[in-house]
Amino acid sequence: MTEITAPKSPVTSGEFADEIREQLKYTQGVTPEQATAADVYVAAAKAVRNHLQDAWFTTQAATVNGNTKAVGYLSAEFLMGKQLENALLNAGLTDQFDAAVEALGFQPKDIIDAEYEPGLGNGGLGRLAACFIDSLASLGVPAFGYGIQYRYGIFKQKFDADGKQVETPDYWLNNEEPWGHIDYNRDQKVSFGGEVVEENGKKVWKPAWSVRAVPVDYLVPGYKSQRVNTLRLWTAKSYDEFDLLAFNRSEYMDAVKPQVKAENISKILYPEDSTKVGKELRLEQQYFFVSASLHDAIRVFYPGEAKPDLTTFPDKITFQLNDTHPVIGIPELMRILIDEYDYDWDTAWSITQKTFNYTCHTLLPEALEVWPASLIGELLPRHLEIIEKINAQFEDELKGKGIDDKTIERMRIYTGDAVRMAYLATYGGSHVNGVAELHSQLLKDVTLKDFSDAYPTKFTNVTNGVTPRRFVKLANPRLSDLITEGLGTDKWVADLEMLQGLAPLANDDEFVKKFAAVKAANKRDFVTFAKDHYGIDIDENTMFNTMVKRLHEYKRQALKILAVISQYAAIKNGTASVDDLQPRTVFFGAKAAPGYYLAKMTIQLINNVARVVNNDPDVQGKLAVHMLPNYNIEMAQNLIPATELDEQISQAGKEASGTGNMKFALNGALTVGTLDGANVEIREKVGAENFFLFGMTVEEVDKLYADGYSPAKYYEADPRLKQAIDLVAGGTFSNGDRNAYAPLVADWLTKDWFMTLADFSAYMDIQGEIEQLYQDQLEWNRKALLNVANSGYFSSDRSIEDYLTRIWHTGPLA
Ligand code: GLS
Repeated sequence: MTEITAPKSPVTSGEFADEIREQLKYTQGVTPEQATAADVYVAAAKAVRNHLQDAWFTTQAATVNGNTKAVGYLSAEFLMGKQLENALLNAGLTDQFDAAVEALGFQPKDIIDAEYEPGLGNGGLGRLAACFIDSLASLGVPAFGYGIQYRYGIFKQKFDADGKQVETPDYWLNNEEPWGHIDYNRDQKVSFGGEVVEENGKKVWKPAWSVRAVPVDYLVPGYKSQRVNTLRLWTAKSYDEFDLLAFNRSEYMDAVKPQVKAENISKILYPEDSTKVGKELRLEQQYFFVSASLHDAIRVFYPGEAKPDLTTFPDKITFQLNDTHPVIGIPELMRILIDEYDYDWDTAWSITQKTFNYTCHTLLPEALEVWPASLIGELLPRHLEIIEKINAQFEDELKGKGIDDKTIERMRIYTGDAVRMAYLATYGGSHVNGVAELHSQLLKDVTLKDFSDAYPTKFTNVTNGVTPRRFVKLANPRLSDLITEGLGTDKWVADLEMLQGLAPLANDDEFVKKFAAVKAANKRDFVTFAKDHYGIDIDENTMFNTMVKRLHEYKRQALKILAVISQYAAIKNGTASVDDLQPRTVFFGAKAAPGYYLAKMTIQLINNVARVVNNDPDVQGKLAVHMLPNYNIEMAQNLIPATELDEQISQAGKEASGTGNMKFALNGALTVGTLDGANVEIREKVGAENFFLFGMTVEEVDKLYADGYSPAKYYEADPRLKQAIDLVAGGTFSNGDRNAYAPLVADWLTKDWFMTLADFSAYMDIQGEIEQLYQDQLEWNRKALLNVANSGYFSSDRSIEDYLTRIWHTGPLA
């Protein structure tokens, strides 16, 4: 861990209040008396940004001139969350801000809340990228996040009267956005289409159309590191915005056509997570940001040089490919080196391979992107040629290793019809990593087995992590204060393994009671939050049991809702031993991809179970269910600290890692989970006795598939399951309509690809243990505290340290 210096206290609160007033006056054009919370938010954001500006300049200069290799994190998604509070924390201005806005007659919380959350990511993958750039800056490692500034982020989720998900656009840029600095003078040209011709024995790409990539820079301040890195998000503009001739012919729509075509590229984030979307526009987006970013890096590191020595490029910056989305960067760098800078193939290949590394974030084969060769040929004809040549070289290399033809055939990057981006990334980069131990092992054993056999040293693991700044310090101030009290220092915020020092305090009943009081207070806060935001009433004296994540069959929200239905039926029938029953409030939060039929139907079912359960006087005070709309970072920051029991119940071998699981453990929730993804490591760290494990292992799942899985058998065998499914099929949650959930029920009984039914009995059985432990609040909280104490490993600072030593081979600026 690098030595972290304390931030200078840059201003007094009085001075900071003056800076906010100045922003109100000169950039907002309002007097302090006229200012609304939204005005003060923008003014404060600009004021804090000004404070970061000098550190940003010095970090940039050190990055370019320093002797430390930088990191380029290429990611189609950065799910940043609200910025102001985090920027204040990292700039060391939180106290000044609080006092300043109070002096202006506002509550700090109202100003923080006035920020509109940018949603430039779908879920775990995008949030991981945001955590990583926070950690890079906090560790003082020079880094650039490179991505797209989508005009519309992830859709806003609403529910209609039938409980169905309705997607509405996310107009996040319709209000003033004070963080991004648009830099028209550092634009890049990105071209598409056309043809490749030979000129003087050289291949020359003659593109058909181009767009202007304009960078929007976001400052990424490190926590107490005095370093401010850059998140550079590209926005697409047209070179010929307006066709005046068409306009003069009164063809008004035609006049803006070029603009629309160009700007479409950065218009919208694809609302897909872990699924493949084969869309032309998506490939355009990928190439757009990757091409602009690579050119930008050359501009940054070789300023003004017409003939830079790009053999040194891999010593200047190492690029991490966040999943397959930026993998077109490999042929693009080859093209830049060969076509634009006249390097020969072998030199270009050596530079390229040294420059890139690839992180795989999935185990679902359908989520590994495969592009039709025809599409690449049309959009990027020169790249298709390069990919063919890479593939030929690859096949030769494999032959040279004595690998048989059948295996080579399986491994082909370019099949003639298609290009497999994960294979291109694996061959074209130096390292490949999975995101949790189990995941990395399965990549080697299954998904990329042939590659791991051929290139065993390329493969490594870096277990994911989450930033303690946002997800403990900001999200859970009460727990943070208690941790600081317990440890006698707040240094843990930058060195999370220090949490281990809390473990002995789990034997101190007084400390455990304080910990319990923190949770109780957080629950009360969430009751208020839920009333304000969703208009719902929650009983704070119930167990808060949460399942928040994207809606996917493999994550098995269906398992949870079937268990809830079963519990509901048991209470109604009097078969539950009600005396032992711990009243529970079950929270769900999940967005489904708009085209994902069964996922959307599952949301509808959850909403309707909630409607029935919450309106049934027989279960009042015993069970309540809420499907909270529009799960996002803000909700996570409020709900996770209030949660007592967290659900991580995916089918073993399907969740690459999960990061929500880490956030919950760090905030003192106990987990009920399968041996999947990072759950395995969380359980190892916090202790098996402090984790509710259930369900089949990867091996058992594989065996059951191999033996022939028949879900109906499980339906017949467990009366609780049969009853729950029968209630769904019989119309209990659809006003008597037996057809409403027929496709879902049919899927459960005949396919059930992710074996929800096979794990149901084990899941119900573990509930008994959960109920029993919850009755002993001291014991429960002791275990919860041990979860906090032993989860320091899951800091994204540790993940970044692992990337630095295992993959990037670089470190902090001096
Ligand atoms: C994901 C995985 O599904 C998660 O398990 C993982 O935690 C995350 C970050 O590594 O990446 N892959 C994906 O496409 N979306 C994800 O959240």
